[in-house]
Amino acid sequence: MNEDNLIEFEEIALERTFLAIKPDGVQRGLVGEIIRRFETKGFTLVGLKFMNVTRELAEAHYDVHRERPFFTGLVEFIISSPVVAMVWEGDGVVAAARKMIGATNPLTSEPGTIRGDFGVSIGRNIIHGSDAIETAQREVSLWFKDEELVTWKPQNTTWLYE
Ligand code: D4T
Repeated sequence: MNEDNLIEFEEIALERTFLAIKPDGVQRGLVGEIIRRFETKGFTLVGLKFMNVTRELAEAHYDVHRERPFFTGLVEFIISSPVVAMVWEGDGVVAAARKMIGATNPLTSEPGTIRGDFGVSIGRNIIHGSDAIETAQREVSLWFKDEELVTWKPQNTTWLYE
């Protein structure tokens, strides 16, 4: 690793995003496949929890949808079975993760996206991803305590970033 590359890398402002593999993704055995996609893309895992979600957390997470007709069913679904909550880091990770996840309705998600490859129903769309940088900040702090996040530098960064 040469000094110039190290300095350039440190000038990149790394973003963090919140992703959650929903109960259907866990039950269908897609956890490894989904984590593999973000790892091989080149993003860095900084937080990971396998957990049951409380009603309070599910309602806070989906607060923006509180008045929508699907809100109750959505909350019941999220608390029905364990989820994998994650924080991933990288240059442009918020928007890139949304692209990798695909459109909300898996029937219209592009092939090659997670929802496009593995889902058929909007109410069973496998994974959540923060939709903007501000949302990501709110969701990371809602789901994770500071001490649950691991700040580290992978050894391959000079081969990922110019
Ligand atoms: P999330 O937030 O889960 O990553 O999904 P999206 O960002 O892609 O989509 P969203 O916020 O509009 O919807 C949140 C969540 O609600 C479910 N949903 C949504 C549903 O069951 N019926 C619906 O009609 C809509 C719009 C799916 C995702």
